Amino acid sequence: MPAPSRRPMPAWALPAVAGIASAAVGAGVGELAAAVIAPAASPFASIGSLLIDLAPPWAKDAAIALFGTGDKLALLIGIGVVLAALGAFAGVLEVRHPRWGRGLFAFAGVFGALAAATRANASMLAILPAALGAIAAMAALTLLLRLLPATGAAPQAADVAPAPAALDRRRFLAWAGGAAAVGVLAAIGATVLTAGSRAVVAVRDALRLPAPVRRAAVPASAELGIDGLAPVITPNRDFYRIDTALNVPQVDPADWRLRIHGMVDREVELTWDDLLALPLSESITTLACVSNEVGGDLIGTAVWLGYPIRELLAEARPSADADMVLSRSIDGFTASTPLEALTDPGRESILAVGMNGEPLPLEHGFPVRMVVPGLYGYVSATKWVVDLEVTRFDRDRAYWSDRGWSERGPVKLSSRIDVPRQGQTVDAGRVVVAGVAWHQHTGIAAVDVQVDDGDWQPATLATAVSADTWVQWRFEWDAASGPHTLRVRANSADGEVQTAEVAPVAPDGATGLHERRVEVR
Ligand SMILES: Nc1nc2c(c(=O)[nH]1)N[C@H]1C(S)=C(S)[C@@H](COP(=O)(O)O)O[C@H]1N2
Ligand SMILES: [Mo]
Repeated sequence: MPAPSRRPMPAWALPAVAGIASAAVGAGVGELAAAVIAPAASPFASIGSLLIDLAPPWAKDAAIALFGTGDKLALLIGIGVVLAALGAFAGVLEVRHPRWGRGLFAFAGVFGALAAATRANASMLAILPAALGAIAAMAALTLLLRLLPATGAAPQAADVAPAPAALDRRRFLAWAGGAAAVGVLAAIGATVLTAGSRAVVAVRDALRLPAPVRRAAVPASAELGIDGLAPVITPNRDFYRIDTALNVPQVDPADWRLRIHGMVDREVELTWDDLLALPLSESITTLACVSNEVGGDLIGTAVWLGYPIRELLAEARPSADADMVLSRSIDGFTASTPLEALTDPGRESILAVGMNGEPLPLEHGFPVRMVVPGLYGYVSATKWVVDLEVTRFDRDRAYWSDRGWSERGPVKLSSRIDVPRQGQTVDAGRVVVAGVAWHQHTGIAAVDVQVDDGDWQPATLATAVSADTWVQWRFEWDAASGPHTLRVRANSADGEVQTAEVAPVAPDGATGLHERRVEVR
C-alpha cells in the first residue's frame, strides 16, 4: 500500500495553531476568572460594550440592519474571530521574534482590562480577569512553542533514534488541541457559573405584582384578527429588544433604589417596596425604536403596569429653569427626556414594573423601566432605571446624543403593510391588505393605500386603543393579474400627512412610505 503523500505544511501553520490555542486558553481563563471574581468584568462583554459605546451611529445602524436583534451575538462572534486572528499572528510572531508574540497577548490583556475598568459600576477587581487571561495565554504560548516539532532537517543527537517528524507533529497537535479544549471548557464553566448565579430570575419568577387600581382594556374592535397582521398587543416573547447591554443587568428588587435629584427642591429616594405600595395603574403604550426603518419591526405595544413619574417629580419639585430629566440605567445608559413630557398630567409617563400581566422580563428592564408615550425609546424608555436627574438640555447630554443622534426624539408619523408579505403571490380578485399605523400621543386619523401609481384610497381603521398606541388598518383590494406595488400612508390626528420623503434613521428617525411588491395570478 503506498504511503499517503503529504503536502508540506507552511512553516507558519503550526505556530499559528499554537497561537490560536493559546488565545483560546486566555479567553477561557479570562471568562472563568470573571465569573468567579467579577461577573461584570467579563473581558469579552467589556470589550464588546466598549465597542458599542465607541461605535458611530452608522455602525449601530449597520449592525441592526444586518443582524437585527442578533447584533450582540454577531459582535461577540466578531470579537472571537479577531482574537483568533490575533492569536495566530502572535504565534507566528513569537517564533520569529521571541517575546513579541507574548507581548501581543499582554497588549490584548491591557486592552481588555481597560475596557472592563471603564464600564459603568466597574469594581476594583475589574482588571483582574483580563490580566489573568493574558498571563494564561502567554504561558500557553511558551509551552506550546517548546513542543513545536523541529522543522526540516533539524539536527538529531546521533545516539537517539530520530523521532519521525509526523509523530512530533501529532504530539504537538494533541497538546494544542488539549489547550484549546481547556479554554473552551473554562468558557463553558464561566457560562454555567454566571447562569447559576442568576438568582434574579428566581426572584422574578416568585414575584406577584399588586393588582392595578385601574385596568386598561383593549376594545374588541381594536383587533382585526387578520393572519400575518401584528396583533394589537405584542406578546413579551415577540417584543423587540434594543439596548447596549451585552449582559442583561441582574438587578435584585431588594437592592433597587431610585434617586430623584439635581435641580429639585427635595431629593426623593424610592425603594422597590415603596414603589409597589403606591397605587399602580395599567396603561397601553406603543414603544418604538429610532433605529426602526420604514416598514421595520423595532416597534411593539404592551400593557404596562406602573406609576406616573409626574407624581414623584411633584414631590421632588423641579426648579423652574429645569427642562430635562436625565434618566440613568444601572449599566450607565442614559436618556434625556423633556421635563414637560414627564410632568404633563395628560401623558402616561410611568415607571413601569409590569409588562403584559407579568413583571418586566429581565431583558426589558426588570425590575423597573421608564415608558413615555410619544418619544422614541432612546430618549425615554430607560430600562433598569436607577436614577433621575432633573437638569437642562444645555447642561447634560444623554448616551446617544453624544453619538450623533438628536437630543430630542419625538416619534414620527408612520405606517406599515403587514399583509400580504413582500413578494407574495396572491389570487386575482378580492385581496385583504392590512397593517398598522402610529403616531404616539397624537393619534391616527386615517390611512390611505395606493396601488401602483393610482389614487390614494382610504383604508378602514380598527378602533384605536388610544392616541398612544398603534392602530390596525385594512383595505380590500380588487386585484388584477400581474405584478403590483402597494403603498401605505398615514394621516395624523393633527392633520399631518405621512411624508414620502426618504430620511435615514439617524439622527432622529426614518421617514418615507412603506411599500410591498406582490404578484397577482
Ligand atoms: N438601560 C438601557 N435602557 C434602554 C436602552 C439601553 O440601551 N439601555 N435602549 C433604549 C432604546 S434605544 C429603546 S428603542 C428601548 C427598547 O426597549 P425594549 O428593548 O424593551 O423594546 O429601550 C431603551 N432603553
Ligand atoms: Mo432605540
